Amino acid sequence: MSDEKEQKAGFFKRLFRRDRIEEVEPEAPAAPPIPEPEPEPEPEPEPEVEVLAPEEPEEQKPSIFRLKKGLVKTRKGFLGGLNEVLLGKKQLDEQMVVRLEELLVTSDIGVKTAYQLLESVQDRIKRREVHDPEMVVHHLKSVMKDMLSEVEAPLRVGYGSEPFVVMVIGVNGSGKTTTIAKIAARHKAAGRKVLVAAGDTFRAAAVEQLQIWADRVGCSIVKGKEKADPSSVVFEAMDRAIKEDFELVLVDTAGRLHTRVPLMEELKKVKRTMEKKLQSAPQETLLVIDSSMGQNAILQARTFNEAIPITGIALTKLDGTAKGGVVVGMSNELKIPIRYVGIGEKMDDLRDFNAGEFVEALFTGVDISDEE
Ligand SMILES: Nc1nc2c(ncn2[C@@H]2O[C@H](COP(=O)(O)OP(=O)(O)OP(=O)(O)O)[C@@H](O)[C@H]2O)c(=O)[nH]1
Ligand SMILES: [Mg+2]
Repeated sequence: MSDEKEQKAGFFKRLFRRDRIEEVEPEAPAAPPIPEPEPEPEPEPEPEVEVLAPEEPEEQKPSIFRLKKGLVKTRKGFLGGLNEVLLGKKQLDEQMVVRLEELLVTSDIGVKTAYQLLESVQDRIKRREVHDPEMVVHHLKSVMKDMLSEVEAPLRVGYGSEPFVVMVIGVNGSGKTTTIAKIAARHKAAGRKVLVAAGDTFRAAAVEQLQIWADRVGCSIVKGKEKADPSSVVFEAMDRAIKEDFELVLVDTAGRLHTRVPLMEELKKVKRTMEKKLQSAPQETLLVIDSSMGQNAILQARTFNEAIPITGIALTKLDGTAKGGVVVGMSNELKIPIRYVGIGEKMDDLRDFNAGEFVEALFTGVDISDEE
């Protein structure tokens, strides 16, 4: 192997190793063997040291660790391809750029964003600022991060004198009810007064499902009768929230296809009901999208947004899908804040969306050849 090749292989190996090391990080490193203590008749007094509180990142570490795990399939698909195109190559050639184009265009990033990325790479190559595969990877990372940073805006719930109302919408099975439970759990844990409203009156099981979550989270719930008008449930929930000083109200709605006009009209009515009770409500209209929909997720978001202006997106089921690249396309095309990413079915499987973390999780371990 030439020196340069060896260096490159070393670079990818190091990236890979970093990933493996972080995956075992939650366990404390093995402590060095403790030498037998010397018998000391008078133990020395403990020196007075100021004990500093552990740094914040304690919480962040498991977060990126879990995100990395969640993105394994996406990484395999996209970066596996990237490795095939670029790894072990000394210099860029035309064929490589053509293969890169194929890879980007067929990935879930979406054609428009794929060409933007490609043009940016080609431009750098022309200007001789990028001239080897490693630089291509770095450049792609940096452009993706810029794209994602534009939509990095975690939901900040304002705890004021009025309840902060989040209306949660999306197609069937996208993860609305689960996401509501996850958000409720967070705020409940922070000591807030949380109310959930079972606005999905379409299925009896939907109300039951929300009730189970509310019990688990320990928050209050307002539910109507089966097949009741969702607006009436929302009216009651708003009334109670105002009277009883709830700080956060999460409104569940029935899943609906974005193409069904009467159902979209129903959502608008629910929204008007909220506004009537509280002018500023809903402060957030959160669209929940299943990321395994791939490109269809972008279409869904666009159509929902045309009917009811969306103020934030939660992308669920990033674990278990190879289509996580859609997050990049969606950010770049719609510029709607991505509030959360869902990485599992459990209560704490929700993360604030963070561009840097996401790109890092997507690219870490470029050489994924022996990853599970
Ligand atoms: N793996 C994974 N599963 C998820 C995630 N979010 C939700 N789910 C699962 O997706 C399924 C549907 O979730 P729900 O919360 O019921 O979806 P919904 O949008 O309320 O569905 P409808 O009420 O039928 O419209 C459930 O089995 C959830 O456990 C996630 O981030 N990861
Ligand atoms: Mg539901």
